[in-house]
Amino acid sequence: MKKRVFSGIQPSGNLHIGNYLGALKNWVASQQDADNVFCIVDLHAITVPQDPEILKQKIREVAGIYFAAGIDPKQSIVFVQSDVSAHAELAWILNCFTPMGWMGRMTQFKDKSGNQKESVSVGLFDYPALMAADILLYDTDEVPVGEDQKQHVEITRDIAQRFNSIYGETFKLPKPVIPKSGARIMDLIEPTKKMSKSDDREGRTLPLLASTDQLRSAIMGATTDSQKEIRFDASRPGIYNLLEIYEGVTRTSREEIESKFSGKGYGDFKKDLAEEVIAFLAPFQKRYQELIDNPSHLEDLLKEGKVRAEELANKKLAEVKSKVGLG
Ligand code: ATP
Ligand code: LTN
Repeated sequence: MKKRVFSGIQPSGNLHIGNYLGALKNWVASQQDADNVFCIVDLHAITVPQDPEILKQKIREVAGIYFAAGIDPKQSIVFVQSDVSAHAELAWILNCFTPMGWMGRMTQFKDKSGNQKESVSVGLFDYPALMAADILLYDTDEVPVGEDQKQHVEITRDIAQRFNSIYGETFKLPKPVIPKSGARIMDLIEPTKKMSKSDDREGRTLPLLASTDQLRSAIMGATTDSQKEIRFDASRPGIYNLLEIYEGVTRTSREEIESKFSGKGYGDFKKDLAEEVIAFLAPFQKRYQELIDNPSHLEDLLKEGKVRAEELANKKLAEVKSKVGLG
């Protein structure tokens, strides 16, 4: 039996090179040897305010990006979270088995709510219970995510273990799989902060659908430091981040990259990086455009994904409801 892999991305903001290197790239790579389920997590997106028209459009955009990146709908299940109601139902049940204290320790909530803890939604606080439902419905073995999501996969394990200890073996315990490189691509202007699609002010991220001018200008304007050497030195976050992006898009080893740029200046390196990123994204953007230009085909793919996901999810939900004594 192949291992089951589950992951998801929120349809909000503009997907960027960090989402590709930290998530999509590994999803595509795992397709041969895993049973994959990839979700567009729209219920997670509404934990913060969204414009309905834009949300609808973003759901299609993310689906297009999944397929353009190389997710094959024949091999993998791709679906929209709100199309499968078992996610919301299981999330509610899991809520009732999750201590407030566990949720209170989630660093993403602390970061995202900042000093507005009283006014952000309960959904934002409760977000990990929905993520646990996503993962546990499919007997997931592995969850490939960027570093920022590790804690959410760990709480999923804790919730699953707690449920299993009360009702007997029900949920498989998933493990997070964090890529060695590209797990945490940083903001181009403030390289001590993660590149984030909810903060994509001009020049901070490299959006996957950006124009060549936008990509060039963001890379040329990226913050570096006053040193010269082009080396993978984690204590120099700006240049280290650009080198990680170079490594990710060219699939060249660190040694080769360092030797290629030895004696060269930051300007030369940035120019090269911009051209590599542009060349890397060109075929991807072409495939994306073809998909988006054929909306009924995209709808069909998502409908097929919904049917396949529902079959698995409803079975697990029925087992849980029966164990808890519901219905
Ligand atoms: P937001 O700013 O809205 O939280 P995000 O850019 O963090 O968005 P998510 O939807 O939270 O994007 O994440 C999608 C996937 O991309 C997750 O697996 C996440 O770990 C990964 N990811 C997000 N940002 C980065 C990053 N800067 N570097 C590497 N991986 C990332
Ligand atoms: N919380 C994740 C998105 C997400 C997810 C999931 C990832 C929702 N459900 C299940 C992996 C598995 C994020 O914001 N990146």
